[in-house]
Amino acid sequence: MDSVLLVFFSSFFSSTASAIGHFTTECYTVNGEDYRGRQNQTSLHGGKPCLFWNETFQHPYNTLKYPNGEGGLGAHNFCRNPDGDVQPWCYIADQEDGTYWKFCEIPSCQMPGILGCFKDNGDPPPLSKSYQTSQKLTVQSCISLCRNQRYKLAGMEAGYACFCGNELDYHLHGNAPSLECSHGCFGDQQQPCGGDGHVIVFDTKVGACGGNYTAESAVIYSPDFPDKYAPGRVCYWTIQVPGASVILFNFTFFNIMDQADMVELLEGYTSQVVARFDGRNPPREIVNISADFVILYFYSDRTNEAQGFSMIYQAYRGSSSRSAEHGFISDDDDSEEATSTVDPRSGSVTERSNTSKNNKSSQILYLITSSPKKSDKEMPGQWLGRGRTAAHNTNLPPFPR
Ligand SMILES: *[C@@H]1O[C@H](CO)[C@@H](O)[C@H](O)[C@H]1NC(C)=O
Ligand SMILES: *[C@@H]1O[C@H](CO)[C@@H](O)[C@H](O)[C@H]1NC(C)=O
Ligand SMILES: *[C@@H]1O[C@H](CO)[C@@H](O)[C@H](O)[C@H]1NC(C)=O
Ligand SMILES: *[C@@H]1O[C@H](CO)[C@@H](O)[C@H](O)[C@H]1NC(C)=O
Ligand SMILES: *[C@@H]1O[C@H](CO)[C@@H](O)[C@H](O)[C@H]1NC(C)=O
Ligand SMILES: *[C@@H]1O[C@H](CO)[C@@H](O)[C@H](O)[C@H]1NC(C)=O
Ligand SMILES: *[C@@H]1O[C@H](CO)[C@@H](O)[C@H](O)[C@H]1NC(C)=O
Ligand SMILES: [Ca+2]
Repeated sequence: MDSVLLVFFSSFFSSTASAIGHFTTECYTVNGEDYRGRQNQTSLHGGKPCLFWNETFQHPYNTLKYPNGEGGLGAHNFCRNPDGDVQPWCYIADQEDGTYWKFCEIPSCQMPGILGCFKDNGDPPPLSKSYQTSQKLTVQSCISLCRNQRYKLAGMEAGYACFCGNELDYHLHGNAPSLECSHGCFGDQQQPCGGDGHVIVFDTKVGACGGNYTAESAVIYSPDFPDKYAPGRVCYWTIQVPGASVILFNFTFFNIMDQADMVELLEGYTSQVVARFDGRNPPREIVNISADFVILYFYSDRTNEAQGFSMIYQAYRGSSSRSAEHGFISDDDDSEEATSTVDPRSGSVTERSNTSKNNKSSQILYLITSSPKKSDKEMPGQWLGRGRTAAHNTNLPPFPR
Protein backbone atom coordinates (compact mmCIF):
# COMPACT_ATOMS: atom_id res chain seq x y z
CA MET A 1 0.00 0.00 0.00
CA ASP A 2 2.70 2.46 0.99
CA SER A 3 4.67 1.79 -2.14
CA VAL A 4 1.57 2.26 -4.23
CA LEU A 5 1.05 5.64 -2.59
CA LEU A 6 4.68 6.56 -3.06
CA VAL A 7 4.58 5.74 -6.74
CA PHE A 8 1.43 7.73 -7.04
CA PHE A 9 2.85 10.73 -5.21
CA SER A 10 6.13 10.76 -7.04
CA SER A 11 4.45 10.58 -10.40
CA PHE A 12 1.89 13.15 -9.36
CA PHE A 13 4.38 15.65 -7.95
CA SER A 14 7.19 15.11 -10.37
CA SER A 15 7.51 18.55 -11.89
CA THR A 16 10.03 20.35 -9.70
CA ALA A 17 12.45 19.25 -7.02
CA SER A 18 11.96 20.92 -3.67
CA ALA A 19 14.61 21.78 -1.13
CA ILE A 20 13.51 18.90 1.03
CA GLY A 21 11.81 15.66 0.31
CA HIS A 22 10.25 14.28 -2.79
CA PHE A 23 6.95 15.99 -2.06
CA THR A 24 7.08 18.86 -4.46
CA THR A 25 3.62 20.18 -3.79
CA GLU A 26 3.23 23.85 -3.00
CA CYS A 27 0.29 23.24 -0.63
CA TYR A 28 0.10 21.40 2.67
CA THR A 29 -3.37 22.50 3.72
CA VAL A 30 -6.45 20.84 2.34
CA ASN A 31 -7.83 24.05 0.81
CA GLY A 32 -4.58 25.57 -0.43
CA GLU A 33 -4.76 28.55 1.92
CA ASP A 34 -0.97 28.22 2.20
CA TYR A 35 -0.47 28.40 -1.57
CA ARG A 36 2.16 31.04 -2.40
CA GLY A 37 2.97 29.88 -5.92
CA ARG A 38 2.93 31.91 -9.11
CA GLN A 39 0.05 30.59 -11.19
CA ASN A 40 -1.73 33.66 -12.55
CA GLN A 41 -4.56 32.13 -14.55
CA THR A 42 -7.48 30.00 -13.48
CA SER A 43 -6.27 27.00 -15.45
CA LEU A 44 -3.10 26.25 -17.35
CA HIS A 45 -5.17 25.23 -20.35
CA GLY A 46 -7.53 27.86 -21.57
CA GLY A 47 -7.99 29.48 -18.19
CA LYS A 48 -8.90 33.09 -17.58
CA PRO A 49 -6.13 35.56 -16.67
CA CYS A 50 -6.22 36.66 -13.04
CA LEU A 51 -6.58 40.32 -12.08
CA PHE A 52 -3.92 41.99 -9.95
CA TRP A 53 -4.79 42.19 -6.26
CA ASN A 54 -3.44 45.74 -6.24
CA GLU A 55 -6.11 46.69 -8.80
CA THR A 56 -9.25 44.92 -7.54
CA PHE A 57 -10.52 47.79 -5.44
CA GLN A 58 -14.11 47.21 -6.57
CA HIS A 59 -13.98 43.89 -4.68
CA PRO A 60 -13.42 43.09 -0.99
CA TYR A 61 -9.98 41.52 -1.45
CA ASN A 62 -7.26 43.91 -2.55
CA THR A 63 -3.97 45.35 -1.32
CA LEU A 64 -5.55 48.55 0.00
CA LYS A 65 -7.63 46.58 2.44
CA TYR A 66 -4.89 44.04 3.13
CA PRO A 67 -1.63 45.95 2.67
CA ASN A 68 0.61 43.67 4.72
CA GLY A 69 0.52 40.53 2.64
CA GLU A 70 -2.42 39.05 4.55
CA GLY A 71 -3.59 35.86 2.88
CA GLY A 72 -0.67 36.14 0.45
CA LEU A 73 -2.15 39.17 -1.34
CA GLY A 74 0.27 41.63 -2.96
CA ALA A 75 1.13 43.52 -6.11
CA HIS A 76 0.70 40.41 -8.23
CA ASN A 77 -2.04 38.38 -9.86
CA PHE A 78 -1.35 34.93 -8.46
CA CYS A 79 -4.14 32.63 -7.30
CA ARG A 80 -4.69 32.86 -3.56
CA ASN A 81 -7.17 31.73 -0.92
CA PRO A 82 -7.37 34.71 1.46
CA ASP A 83 -10.87 33.89 2.74
CA GLY A 84 -10.49 30.19 3.50
CA ASP A 85 -12.55 28.90 0.62
CA VAL A 86 -12.16 25.29 -0.57
CA GLN A 87 -9.47 26.21 -3.11
CA PRO A 88 -7.30 29.14 -4.27
CA TRP A 89 -9.10 31.50 -6.61
CA CYS A 90 -8.73 34.92 -8.22
CA TYR A 91 -10.79 37.74 -9.59
CA ILE A 92 -11.22 37.77 -13.35
CA ALA A 93 -12.46 40.44 -15.73
CA ASP A 94 -16.25 40.65 -15.45
CA GLN A 95 -18.03 38.11 -17.60
CA GLU A 96 -21.37 38.56 -19.27
CA ASP A 97 -22.95 35.99 -16.99
CA GLY A 98 -21.93 38.02 -13.94
CA THR A 99 -18.94 35.85 -13.00
CA TYR A 100 -16.15 37.95 -11.55
CA TRP A 101 -14.02 35.33 -9.80
CA LYS A 102 -13.06 31.73 -10.46
CA PHE A 103 -11.39 28.86 -8.66
CA CYS A 104 -7.90 28.07 -9.93
CA GLU A 105 -6.97 24.61 -11.09
CA ILE A 106 -3.40 24.39 -9.79
CA PRO A 107 -1.64 21.10 -10.51
CA SER A 108 1.23 21.89 -8.13
CA CYS A 109 -1.12 22.54 -5.20
CA GLN A 110 -2.26 19.31 -3.66
CA MET A 111 -1.98 18.39 -0.02
CA PRO A 112 0.03 15.18 0.48
CA GLY A 113 -2.43 12.60 1.72
CA ILE A 114 -5.01 13.46 -0.92
CA LEU A 115 -4.87 10.71 -3.50
CA GLY A 116 -6.93 12.67 -5.95
CA CYS A 117 -10.38 13.33 -7.31
CA PHE A 118 -12.07 10.45 -9.08
CA LYS A 119 -15.19 9.89 -11.11
CA ASP A 120 -17.85 7.78 -9.44
CA ASN A 121 -20.60 6.36 -11.58
CA GLY A 122 -21.60 4.02 -8.76
CA ASP A 123 -20.96 0.81 -10.67
CA PRO A 124 -18.84 -0.20 -8.90
CA PRO A 125 -18.24 2.61 -6.42
CA PRO A 126 -14.55 3.52 -6.06
CA LEU A 127 -14.51 2.66 -2.36
CA SER A 128 -16.98 -0.02 -1.48
CA LYS A 129 -16.36 -1.31 2.03
CA SER A 130 -18.31 1.09 4.18
CA TYR A 131 -20.67 3.95 3.52
CA GLN A 132 -22.32 6.67 5.57
CA THR A 133 -23.88 10.08 5.05
CA SER A 134 -23.88 13.01 7.41
CA GLN A 135 -25.17 16.55 7.34
CA LYS A 136 -22.14 17.43 9.47
CA LEU A 137 -19.51 15.72 7.35
CA THR A 138 -15.97 17.08 7.49
CA VAL A 139 -12.88 15.62 5.90
CA GLN A 140 -11.62 14.35 9.22
CA SER A 141 -14.97 13.01 10.44
CA CYS A 142 -14.98 10.76 7.37
CA ILE A 143 -11.30 9.86 7.73
CA SER A 144 -11.79 8.99 11.41
CA LEU A 145 -14.80 6.86 10.61
CA CYS A 146 -12.76 4.87 8.11
CA ARG A 147 -9.61 4.78 10.22
CA ASN A 148 -11.55 3.46 13.22
CA GLN A 149 -12.71 0.60 11.03
CA ARG A 150 -9.09 0.08 9.99
CA TYR A 151 -9.51 1.13 6.39
CA LYS A 152 -6.64 2.81 4.59
CA LEU A 153 -8.67 5.10 2.37
CA ALA A 154 -11.51 7.51 2.96
CA GLY A 155 -13.53 9.18 0.23
CA MET A 156 -15.97 12.08 0.37
CA GLU A 157 -18.63 12.81 -2.22
CA ALA A 158 -21.19 15.55 -2.80
CA GLY A 159 -20.40 17.21 0.52
CA TYR A 160 -22.17 14.70 2.77
CA ALA A 161 -21.27 11.12 1.76
CA CYS A 162 -18.35 9.16 3.19
CA PHE A 163 -16.91 5.95 1.72
CA CYS A 164 -14.22 3.66 3.11
CA GLY A 165 -12.02 1.06 1.48
CA ASN A 166 -8.54 -0.25 0.99
CA GLU A 167 -8.11 -0.15 -2.75
CA LEU A 168 -8.92 2.20 -5.50
CA ASP A 169 -8.83 1.15 -9.10
CA TYR A 170 -7.26 4.21 -10.65
CA HIS A 171 -7.76 2.91 -14.15
CA LEU A 172 -11.41 2.13 -13.70
CA HIS A 173 -12.23 5.48 -12.12
CA GLY A 174 -10.51 8.22 -14.04
CA ASN A 175 -8.63 11.00 -12.33
CA ALA A 176 -10.66 14.18 -12.46
CA PRO A 177 -9.59 17.81 -12.03
CA SER A 178 -9.60 18.89 -8.40
CA LEU A 179 -12.22 21.49 -9.28
CA GLU A 180 -14.71 18.64 -9.66
CA CYS A 181 -14.15 17.77 -5.99
CA SER A 182 -14.39 21.25 -4.53
CA HIS A 183 -17.89 21.02 -3.09
CA GLY A 184 -17.71 22.30 0.48
CA CYS A 185 -18.25 19.75 3.24
CA PHE A 186 -21.66 20.11 4.88
CA GLY A 187 -19.90 20.28 8.23
CA ASP A 188 -17.24 22.78 7.13
CA GLN A 189 -17.66 24.79 3.97
CA GLN A 190 -13.91 25.55 3.85
CA GLN A 191 -13.03 21.91 3.19
CA PRO A 192 -13.53 20.10 -0.11
CA CYS A 193 -15.79 17.05 0.16
CA GLY A 194 -15.97 15.83 -3.42
CA GLY A 195 -18.65 16.76 -5.91
CA ASP A 196 -21.58 15.35 -7.82
CA GLY A 197 -20.40 12.01 -9.13
CA HIS A 198 -16.89 12.76 -7.92
CA VAL A 199 -15.12 11.40 -4.86
CA ILE A 200 -12.07 12.96 -3.22
CA VAL A 201 -9.89 10.28 -1.65
CA PHE A 202 -7.63 10.65 1.40
CA ASP A 203 -5.11 8.42 3.11
CA THR A 204 -6.54 7.70 6.56
CA LYS A 205 -3.14 8.45 8.11
CA VAL A 206 -3.99 12.13 7.68
CA GLY A 207 -4.82 13.58 11.07
CA ALA A 208 -4.20 10.39 13.04
CA CYS A 209 -3.15 10.76 16.65
CA GLY A 210 0.19 8.99 16.37
CA GLY A 211 1.80 6.45 14.09
CA ASN A 212 5.05 4.76 13.19
CA TYR A 213 7.03 5.98 10.20
CA THR A 214 10.03 4.24 8.62
CA ALA A 215 10.04 5.78 5.12
CA GLU A 216 12.90 8.15 4.37
CA SER A 217 10.42 10.96 3.85
CA ALA A 218 6.81 11.55 4.79
CA VAL A 219 4.37 14.25 5.80
CA ILE A 220 2.79 14.13 9.25
CA TYR A 221 -0.27 16.15 10.23
CA SER A 222 -1.51 17.20 13.64
CA PRO A 223 -4.32 15.11 15.11
CA ASP A 224 -7.72 15.71 13.48
CA PHE A 225 -6.22 17.72 10.60
CA PRO A 226 -7.63 19.51 8.61
CA ASP A 227 -10.18 20.07 11.38
CA LYS A 228 -8.96 21.79 14.50
CA TYR A 229 -7.22 19.41 16.86
CA ALA A 230 -9.45 18.19 19.67
CA PRO A 231 -8.87 19.31 23.26
CA GLY A 232 -6.88 16.97 25.46
CA ARG A 233 -4.93 15.30 22.68
CA VAL A 234 -1.73 13.47 23.62
CA CYS A 235 -0.13 11.88 20.57
CA TYR A 236 3.24 10.62 19.54
CA TRP A 237 4.69 9.44 16.29
CA THR A 238 7.87 7.46 15.90
CA ILE A 239 10.15 8.24 12.97
CA GLN A 240 12.72 5.55 12.67
CA VAL A 241 14.73 5.28 9.47
CA PRO A 242 17.36 2.53 9.53
CA GLY A 243 20.72 3.81 8.31
CA ALA A 244 19.87 7.49 8.63
CA SER A 245 22.43 9.84 10.12
CA VAL A 246 20.38 13.02 9.94
CA ILE A 247 16.66 13.65 9.83
CA LEU A 248 15.44 17.10 8.81
CA PHE A 249 12.07 18.42 9.96
CA ASN A 250 10.34 21.18 8.04
CA PHE A 251 7.07 22.51 9.49
CA THR A 252 5.29 23.72 6.38
CA PHE A 253 2.19 24.86 8.26
CA PHE A 254 1.95 25.78 11.92
CA ASN A 255 -1.12 27.22 13.59
CA ILE A 256 -1.12 26.75 17.34
CA MET A 257 -2.45 29.74 19.21
CA ASP A 258 -1.94 29.07 22.86
CA GLN A 259 1.11 28.32 24.91
CA ALA A 260 -0.21 25.24 26.61
CA ASP A 261 -0.50 23.26 23.40
CA MET A 262 2.79 22.12 22.00
CA VAL A 263 4.83 20.05 19.63
CA GLU A 264 8.10 18.43 20.61
CA LEU A 265 10.82 16.51 18.84
CA LEU A 266 12.64 14.00 21.01
CA GLU A 267 15.72 11.96 20.35
CA GLY A 268 14.27 8.49 20.10
CA TYR A 269 16.61 6.45 22.26
CA THR A 270 17.13 8.87 25.12
CA SER A 271 13.75 10.64 24.93
CA GLN A 272 15.67 13.88 25.27
CA VAL A 273 13.70 16.87 24.05
CA VAL A 274 15.60 18.59 21.24
CA ALA A 275 12.99 21.08 20.07
CA ARG A 276 9.75 22.41 21.48
CA PHE A 277 7.22 24.62 19.71
CA ASP A 278 4.03 26.32 20.79
CA GLY A 279 1.95 29.42 20.02
CA ARG A 280 4.66 31.80 21.17
CA ASN A 281 7.54 29.82 19.86
CA PRO A 282 6.64 28.53 16.38
CA PRO A 283 9.22 26.74 14.26
CA ARG A 284 11.13 29.25 12.17
CA GLU A 285 13.57 27.00 10.37
CA ILE A 286 14.32 23.42 9.57
CA VAL A 287 15.29 21.30 12.55
CA ASN A 288 18.25 19.00 11.92
CA ILE A 289 18.53 16.04 14.25
CA SER A 290 21.49 13.69 13.90
CA ALA A 291 19.80 10.43 14.74
CA ASP A 292 17.97 7.64 13.02
CA PHE A 293 15.14 7.61 15.53
CA VAL A 294 13.07 10.61 16.55
CA ILE A 295 9.79 10.91 18.41
CA LEU A 296 7.29 13.60 17.52
CA TYR A 297 5.02 14.51 20.39
CA PHE A 298 1.85 16.62 20.46
CA TYR A 299 -0.14 17.83 23.43
CA SER A 300 -3.27 19.99 23.63
CA ASP A 301 -4.90 21.21 26.82
CA ARG A 302 -8.63 21.66 27.32
CA THR A 303 -9.16 25.08 25.71
CA ASN A 304 -8.21 27.09 22.60
CA GLU A 305 -7.93 24.62 19.77
CA ALA A 306 -6.37 25.53 16.42
CA GLN A 307 -5.71 23.87 13.10
CA GLY A 308 -2.35 22.46 14.13
CA PHE A 309 0.54 21.67 11.84
CA SER A 310 1.81 19.82 8.85
CA MET A 311 5.40 18.68 8.91
CA ILE A 312 7.59 17.03 6.30
CA TYR A 313 10.62 15.08 7.35
CA GLN A 314 13.48 13.80 5.23
CA ALA A 315 16.14 11.36 6.38
CA TYR A 316 19.66 11.36 4.98
CA ARG A 317 22.70 9.23 5.45
CA GLY A 318 26.26 10.47 5.10
CA SER A 319 28.47 12.77 7.12
CA SER A 320 28.19 16.14 5.41
CA SER A 321 25.35 18.26 4.22
CA ARG A 322 26.90 18.05 0.75
CA SER A 323 26.54 14.31 0.65
CA ALA A 324 23.20 14.62 2.38
CA GLU A 325 21.87 16.34 -0.69
CA HIS A 326 22.42 13.21 -2.71
CA GLY A 327 22.46 10.59 0.02
CA PHE A 328 19.19 8.81 -0.19
CA ILE A 329 19.01 5.87 2.08
CA SER A 330 20.01 2.52 0.71
CA ASP A 331 18.73 0.03 3.16
CA ASP A 332 21.35 -2.68 2.87
CA ASP A 333 24.43 -0.80 4.09
CA ASP A 334 24.25 -0.08 7.78
CA SER A 335 27.90 -0.65 8.58
CA GLU A 336 28.78 3.00 8.26
CA GLU A 337 29.12 4.67 11.62
CA ALA A 338 27.31 7.97 11.65
CA THR A 339 29.64 10.76 12.62
CA SER A 340 27.53 13.64 11.49
CA THR A 341 28.45 16.97 12.97
CA VAL A 342 25.74 19.18 11.65
CA ASP A 343 26.45 22.84 12.12
CA PRO A 344 25.00 23.65 15.53
CA ARG A 345 24.25 27.26 14.64
CA SER A 346 20.88 28.88 15.09
CA GLY A 347 18.75 26.36 16.84
CA SER A 348 19.80 23.28 14.97
CA VAL A 349 20.63 20.24 17.01
CA THR A 350 23.70 18.11 17.03
CA GLU A 351 23.35 14.61 18.30
CA ARG A 352 25.33 11.47 17.72
CA SER A 353 23.52 8.58 16.27
CA ASN A 354 24.65 5.04 16.59
CA THR A 355 23.36 2.82 13.88
CA SER A 356 24.34 -0.32 15.75
CA LYS A 357 21.66 0.57 18.26
CA ASN A 358 18.92 0.23 15.71
CA ASN A 359 17.48 -2.81 17.35
CA LYS A 360 16.65 -0.92 20.48
CA SER A 361 13.54 0.35 18.77
CA SER A 362 11.45 -2.69 19.41
CA GLN A 363 12.23 -2.65 23.11
CA ILE A 364 12.08 1.04 23.76
CA LEU A 365 9.78 2.25 26.44
CA TYR A 366 8.22 5.40 25.14
CA LEU A 367 9.00 7.75 27.92
CA ILE A 368 7.99 11.32 27.29
CA THR A 369 10.31 13.22 29.56
CA SER A 370 8.71 16.62 29.48
CA SER A 371 5.25 16.29 30.85
CA PRO A 372 2.89 19.07 29.85
CA LYS A 373 2.80 20.32 33.43
CA LYS A 374 6.54 20.64 33.63
CA SER A 375 6.81 22.50 30.37
CA ASP A 376 4.67 25.44 31.43
CA LYS A 377 7.48 26.79 33.53
CA GLU A 378 10.46 26.31 31.34
CA MET A 379 9.30 27.75 28.07
CA PRO A 380 12.26 28.49 25.86
CA GLY A 381 12.49 31.27 23.35
CA GLN A 382 10.86 34.66 23.34
CA TRP A 383 8.06 36.43 21.61
CA LEU A 384 9.21 37.22 18.09
CA GLY A 385 5.90 37.77 16.42
CA ARG A 386 3.20 35.52 15.23
CA GLY A 387 3.70 32.45 13.16
CA ARG A 388 3.12 33.06 9.53
CA THR A 389 -0.33 31.60 9.65
CA ALA A 390 -1.47 33.13 12.90
CA ALA A 391 -3.17 36.14 11.36
CA HIS A 392 -4.83 33.99 8.78
CA ASN A 393 -8.58 33.73 8.52
CA THR A 394 -9.13 35.45 11.82
CA ASN A 395 -9.29 39.05 10.65
CA LEU A 396 -10.61 38.48 7.18
CA PRO A 397 -14.34 38.66 6.72
CA PRO A 398 -16.04 35.68 5.11
CA PHE A 399 -18.32 36.09 2.12
CA PRO A 400 -19.16 38.07 0.13
CA ARG A 401 -16.02 38.53 -1.81
C1 LIG B 1 10.12 23.80 3.83
O1 LIG B 1 9.08 23.33 2.97
C2 LIG B 1 8.44 24.37 2.23
C3 LIG B 1 7.32 23.75 1.49
O2 LIG B 1 7.77 22.71 0.67
C4 LIG B 1 9.42 25.02 1.31
O3 LIG B 1 8.79 26.07 0.60
C5 LIG B 1 10.55 25.57 2.12
O4 LIG B 1 11.53 26.10 1.28
C6 LIG B 1 11.16 24.49 2.99
N1 LIG B 1 12.15 25.10 3.84
C7 LIG B 1 13.43 24.94 3.65
C8 LIG B 1 14.32 25.69 4.53
O5 LIG B 1 13.84 24.17 2.78
C1 LIG C 1 1.48 35.14 -15.94
O1 LIG C 1 2.82 34.83 -15.63
C2 LIG C 1 3.60 34.55 -16.79
C3 LIG C 1 4.95 34.09 -16.31
O2 LIG C 1 5.33 34.77 -15.17
C4 LIG C 1 3.67 35.78 -17.68
O3 LIG C 1 4.43 35.51 -18.83
C5 LIG C 1 2.27 36.17 -18.07
O4 LIG C 1 2.28 37.36 -18.81
C6 LIG C 1 1.40 36.35 -16.86
N1 LIG C 1 0.01 36.52 -17.26
C7 LIG C 1 -0.77 37.47 -16.78
C8 LIG C 1 -2.17 37.50 -17.27
O5 LIG C 1 -0.37 38.28 -15.94
C1 LIG D 1 0.07 46.40 -9.54
O1 LIG D 1 1.24 45.64 -9.54
C2 LIG D 1 1.78 45.42 -10.83
C3 LIG D 1 2.96 44.48 -10.67
O2 LIG D 1 3.75 44.86 -9.58
C4 LIG D 1 2.17 46.75 -11.45
O3 LIG D 1 2.68 46.52 -12.74
C5 LIG D 1 0.94 47.63 -11.52
O4 LIG D 1 1.28 48.91 -12.02
C6 LIG D 1 0.30 47.75 -10.15
N1 LIG D 1 -0.98 48.48 -10.28
C7 LIG D 1 -1.25 49.57 -9.59
C8 LIG D 1 -2.58 50.19 -9.80
O5 LIG D 1 -0.45 50.04 -8.77
C1 LIG E 1 3.67 2.01 16.86
O1 LIG E 1 4.54 1.06 17.40
C2 LIG E 1 4.32 0.85 18.78
C3 LIG E 1 5.43 -0.05 19.30
O2 LIG E 1 5.60 -1.14 18.45
C4 LIG E 1 2.95 0.23 18.98
O3 LIG E 1 2.69 0.02 20.36
C5 LIG E 1 1.92 1.20 18.43
O4 LIG E 1 0.64 0.63 18.49
C6 LIG E 1 2.21 1.55 16.99
N1 LIG E 1 1.32 2.60 16.58
C7 LIG E 1 0.65 2.56 15.46
C8 LIG E 1 -0.29 3.68 15.18
O5 LIG E 1 0.80 1.66 14.65
C1 LIG F 1 20.47 21.43 8.12
O1 LIG F 1 20.85 20.52 7.11
C2 LIG F 1 20.76 21.04 5.80
C3 LIG F 1 21.02 19.92 4.83
O2 LIG F 1 21.96 19.04 5.32
C4 LIG F 1 21.76 22.16 5.65
O3 LIG F 1 21.65 22.71 4.35
C5 LIG F 1 21.43 23.23 6.66
O4 LIG F 1 22.43 24.23 6.62
C6 LIG F 1 21.38 22.65 8.07
N1 LIG F 1 20.91 23.67 8.95
C7 LIG F 1 21.57 24.04 10.02
C8 LIG F 1 20.98 25.14 10.81
O5 LIG F 1 22.62 23.51 10.35
C1 LIG G 1 27.56 2.51 19.45
O1 LIG G 1 26.98 1.50 20.26
C2 LIG G 1 27.90 0.45 20.59
C3 LIG G 1 27.12 -0.63 21.33
O2 LIG G 1 26.10 -0.06 22.09
C4 LIG G 1 29.06 1.04 21.39
O3 LIG G 1 30.00 0.02 21.69
C5 LIG G 1 29.72 2.14 20.58
O4 LIG G 1 30.72 2.76 21.34
C6 LIG G 1 28.70 3.19 20.16
N1 LIG G 1 29.32 4.17 19.28
C7 LIG G 1 29.09 5.46 19.40
C8 LIG G 1 29.77 6.34 18.42
O5 LIG G 1 28.36 5.94 20.29
C1 LIG H 1 18.68 -6.69 14.75
O1 LIG H 1 17.46 -7.37 14.57
C2 LIG H 1 17.48 -8.26 13.47
C3 LIG H 1 16.09 -8.85 13.31
O2 LIG H 1 15.23 -8.32 14.27
C4 LIG H 1 18.54 -9.34 13.70
O3 LIG H 1 18.58 -10.22 12.59
C5 LIG H 1 19.89 -8.68 13.86
O4 LIG H 1 20.88 -9.66 14.18
C6 LIG H 1 19.84 -7.65 14.97
N1 LIG H 1 21.11 -6.92 15.01
C7 LIG H 1 21.74 -6.65 16.14
C8 LIG H 1 23.00 -5.86 16.01
O5 LIG H 1 21.32 -7.02 17.23
CA1 LIG I 1 -5.17 24.64 23.81
